[in-house]
Amino acid sequence: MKAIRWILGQLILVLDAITSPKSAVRELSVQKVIDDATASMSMYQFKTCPFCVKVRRELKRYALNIELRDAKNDAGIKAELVREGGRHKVPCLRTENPDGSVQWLYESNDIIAHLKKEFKLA
Ligand SMILES: N[C@@H](CCC(=O)N[C@@H](CS)C(=O)NCC(=O)O)C(=O)O
Repeated sequence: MKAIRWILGQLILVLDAITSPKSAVRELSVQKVIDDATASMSMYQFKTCPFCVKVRRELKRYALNIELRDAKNDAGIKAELVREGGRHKVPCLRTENPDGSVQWLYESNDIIAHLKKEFKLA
C-alpha cells in the first residue's frame, strides 16, 4: 500500500512537472505589491498531495510567491498546523494580518477562490 501510494505520488509530480502552467509576468512594481502582500502568507502542504498540487499550480499560474511549509516531514510544522490551525489537513493557507491576528484557511478550492479574490485575479 505504501509502495502504491509512493508510485502515485511520483506520477502526480511528473504529470505536474510536464503540464506545469506558465507563470504570469507583471510589471516589477505591480509584482512587488503582490509579493509584499504574500510575504505574510504561508501554505502548509504535502509535496505529493493532489489538492496541494492543485493549489501550487495556481500559485505558479498567478505568480504568487507564497512560502510552502512541509507539514508531512517536518514535525515542528505539522505540530504548528494542528495546534494553531486546528487540523492536520492540507493544503492550509496561513495569513498573518497587519493587526497580528492569524487566519487559517483549509480546503483547496476555498484557498484558490480566496487568493483570486484577494488579488483580483481572473
Ligand atoms: N477537500 C480537501 C481535501 C484535502 C485532503 O484530503 N488532504 C489530505 C492529503 S491529500 C490530508 O490532509 N490528509 C490528512 C492526513 O494525511 O493526515 C481539499 O480540497 O483541500
